[in-house]
Amino acid sequence: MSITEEKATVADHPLTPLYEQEISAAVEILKREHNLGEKVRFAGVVLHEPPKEQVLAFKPGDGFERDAHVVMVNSAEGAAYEAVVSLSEGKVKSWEHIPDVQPPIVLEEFDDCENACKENPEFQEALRKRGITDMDLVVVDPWSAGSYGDEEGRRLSRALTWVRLDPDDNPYAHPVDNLVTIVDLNKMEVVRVEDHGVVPVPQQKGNYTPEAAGERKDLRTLEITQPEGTSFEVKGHEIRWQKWRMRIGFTPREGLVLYTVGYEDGGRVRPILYRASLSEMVVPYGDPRPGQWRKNAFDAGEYNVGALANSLELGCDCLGEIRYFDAVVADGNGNPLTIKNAVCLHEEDYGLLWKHFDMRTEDTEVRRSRRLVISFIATVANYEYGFFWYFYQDGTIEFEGKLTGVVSTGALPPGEKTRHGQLLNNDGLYGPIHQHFFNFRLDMDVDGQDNTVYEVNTEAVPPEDENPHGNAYFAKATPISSEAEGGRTVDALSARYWKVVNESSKNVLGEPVAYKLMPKTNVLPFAQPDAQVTKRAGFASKHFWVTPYEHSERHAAGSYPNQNPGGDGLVKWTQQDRSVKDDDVVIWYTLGAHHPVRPEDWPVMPVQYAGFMLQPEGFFDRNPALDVPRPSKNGHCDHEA
Ligand SMILES: [Cu+2]
Repeated sequence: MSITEEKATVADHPLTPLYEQEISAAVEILKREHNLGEKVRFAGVVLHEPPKEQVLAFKPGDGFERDAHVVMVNSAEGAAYEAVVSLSEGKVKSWEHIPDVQPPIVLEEFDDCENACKENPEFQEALRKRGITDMDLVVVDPWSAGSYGDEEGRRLSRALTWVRLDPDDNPYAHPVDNLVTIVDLNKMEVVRVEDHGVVPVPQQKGNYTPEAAGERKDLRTLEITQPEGTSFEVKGHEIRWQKWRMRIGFTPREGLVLYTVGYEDGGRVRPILYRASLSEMVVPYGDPRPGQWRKNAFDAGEYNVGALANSLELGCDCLGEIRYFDAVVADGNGNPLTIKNAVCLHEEDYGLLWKHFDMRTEDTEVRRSRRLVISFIATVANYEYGFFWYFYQDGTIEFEGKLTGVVSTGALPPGEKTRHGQLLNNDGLYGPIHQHFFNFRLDMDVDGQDNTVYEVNTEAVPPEDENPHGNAYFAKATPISSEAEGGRTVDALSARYWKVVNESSKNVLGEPVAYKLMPKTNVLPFAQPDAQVTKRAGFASKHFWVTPYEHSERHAAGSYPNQNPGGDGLVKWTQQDRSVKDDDVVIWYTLGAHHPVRPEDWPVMPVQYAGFMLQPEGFFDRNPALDVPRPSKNGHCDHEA
């Protein structure tokens, strides 16, 4: 069920995302002051967030300025521009030409690129060689071009092609392998068609509707009901759920943004996190074949993953009593576009929270865990990415990525196999091995802004060193005092984690309070150090980075990763080796999901999970979830079958 409310049009808080009319106003002001013609594409019109101090000092009723940050591509000039528009004053505050960069590929370019290919005689000829003549059934995905020295300042795509056998068919079952079409996205014309030789297009279908796949009949109804309503309250973009307080926002580049996350404790809301979001993504493929080796999409910085969010209006992505939030973005022409129900907010029962059975008195105390779920799902051509944030009653925050959709495919000549991928049927279709790296920017404010990060490793004590029985070990915390010390990798064997400590805020034990970042399964890239993707995705070479807060440092691969030659973002900023001790620190976590494709991933992939957790460590004086009520009797826990 969806709860709707009257649509607000005036921001009630400095972090409220731009409303439709604010996007329109920003674009109108820009067009007027800078004479922007038809040839200008808008690659992002978002709230220009006010300085952190201003936001933190804000009290309801205070006035505040509204600014929009706008990224544009003038496709006639082949130039990128950034502007800040004051909505409060109705004028452009800053206008800057950004040389040698390519803003993200926008949705309009998907269609235009496909059409440009289909109209090109060379492209048509390459398809004809493969027995394909009906252009209506051809699907072209504008894969990002990367940076390989042949771009000459042009805005390019290295587009890849698939074909449907009929209009409702899954095109990814039929890759047109060995065909790469280089398209100039500004001129919308084919630069060249690289045909590396005909591989027969696999003809077996890969459809996944009940009509195609059948349907099991033994599933009985499971209903989630909340007859008393939800336990959360929503006001505008502010969410209150039990002791949790937070705000949400949404940007085309990052998708969901969490702001000012705090937990009520002892009569006050204690800050934990100022801002958390996906900062970048990259998906490098491990297959050297001609159509595959340049596949390494940066889905945030090259494709605006947030702008590709699904409208959850249709279908059953969340179960229970749901509160949806719309996402308002700008389309490529600068028109506001509301993605209805882009963000889903709901509660889930999450099994056991805590329990003890006193075996002597036979008394049991048990509590069930409830978590708050805030999520959105984006479709980037063949793939779906679910971005799920969970808040638990014990102070834990968890991120969980849900990877699903259709794997990116290739075709092998009949009878061949490859060690760089997995055959998906007996018709040459295969899924190349690849990895997904997500980087999260976590602007921590643990009980305030002055924080220090520690790495914690568990060490065994050497036998001669106060370890007479050989059993001794301990968790050793080492401060990270500057950026250069902060580029770290996971180490499961030392049970490594990192914690963000506020040295001046002490718990009941007199120890400084902390939140820790707990890695789960992770991996590093397998691309060689001198491979182009390694240079461009420098952030992925480490799992954990620490920087001092800097407003402009938002995206782990830099502001403009599309066609960027590399060396930007975290790798560049951290070379300054700034101090991060007792400072407003930002931690950046790279989460790698390794994907050797399985036959079971075909034709649509069951969700694979990848995530991490933020957990209180001495932030509270004891278990903060003791006061969760006992499960109610109508929770069916005492019923007999
Ligand atoms: Cu994958």
